[in-house]
Amino acid sequence: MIETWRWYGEFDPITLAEVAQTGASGIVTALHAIPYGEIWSSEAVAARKSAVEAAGFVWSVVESLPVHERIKTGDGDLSGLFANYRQSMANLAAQGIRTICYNFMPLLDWTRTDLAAPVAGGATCLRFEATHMAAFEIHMLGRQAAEDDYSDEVRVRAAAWFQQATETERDKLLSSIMAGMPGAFDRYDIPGLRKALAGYDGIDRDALRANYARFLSEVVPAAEDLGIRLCVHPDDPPRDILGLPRIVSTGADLDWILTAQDSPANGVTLCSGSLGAHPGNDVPAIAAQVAGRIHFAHLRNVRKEPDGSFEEAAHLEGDTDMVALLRVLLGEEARRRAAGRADDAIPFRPDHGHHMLSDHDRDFVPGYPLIGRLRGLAELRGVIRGIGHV
Ligand code: CS2
Ligand code: MN
Repeated sequence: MIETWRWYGEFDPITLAEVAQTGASGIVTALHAIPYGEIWSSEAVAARKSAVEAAGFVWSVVESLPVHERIKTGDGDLSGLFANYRQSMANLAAQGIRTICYNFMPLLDWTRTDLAAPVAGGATCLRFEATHMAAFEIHMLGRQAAEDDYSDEVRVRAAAWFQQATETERDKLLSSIMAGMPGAFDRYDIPGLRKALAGYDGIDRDALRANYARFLSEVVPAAEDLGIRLCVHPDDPPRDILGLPRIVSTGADLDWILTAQDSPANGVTLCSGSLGAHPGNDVPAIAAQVAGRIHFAHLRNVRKEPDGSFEEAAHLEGDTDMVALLRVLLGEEARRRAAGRADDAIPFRPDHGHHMLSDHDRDFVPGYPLIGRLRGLAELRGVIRGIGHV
């Protein structure tokens, strides 16, 4: 497996010289300043590539080449957006960058209610608290239908939280939920979010799937011609949010996606933390099921709670058996080598990490601190070497 590190370019307070000390050889990055839907020009791709290479790395994976909201809602004439996506892929392929991660989550990217929940010993983690999400949806956003998405117990706690919360606490909740991504990612206030949600009126699960199938049919054949491997990132969290359907959450969803365009260019980013937050998902089993089409892996862990809350656990702790998962991934790599495809090693990154130790002295993109991820990478590296020797 290839050790990689996510780097946010001009939005990342961590320098590539610092990343070099982690021992990772690959960089996962994206052109976050370019608005969604616009072409990644050859010049912009080349500039990022030379910055990465000048620091001694390979640009291993693009994460993400974003899918414009209008493609997800199927709104209007999409031919220009599809053409732009294909052109960005071509510009990347021309410079040898061939693994492209993206996601198909409506409106929000990853969603947490608390970006600094305490973990024993003074570190902090990202947390999703069902009570706070319910308070946000039902009381701050005024989405009555959300009442059906939560248990009575969670609703009672949500009402109580909302009543005693200060303005500052409510603002903090909104900004945690909006933290998603740096750069040109849209962040909304409450009226803006209501308006954006209205754009999804009438888009249920089947409609979103139809729009996703259309996207795949527009870009996968081109990716195949270019030698590009697309790999969808699962929904984080893997459940409907704000009444918006999520269609990349389970093993069955992944099967549907891989069948929609049965091509090696249509693959998966195996994100253990995202998939692992779903009560019904057995992550090593899902990895085994889609192994041949895994082009990229995100390794992290979550600890689930009965009411739907979860927190990000240290990489080898939490509910997913990381050793079992790595056995599946290493087994798949061995099969690829035996089939003469040694070049198809799976790039992985320590996905998120606790903010710990000197991480508290600096600002980072939430979930992407230096020391916490370095701890994760070191632990995963140890497991990988260990499995290789048994
Ligand atoms: C992360 C995201 O939520 C996660 O697991 O990996 O930051 C992810 O990178 C984005 O959804 C884009 O792929
Ligand atoms: Mn991930």
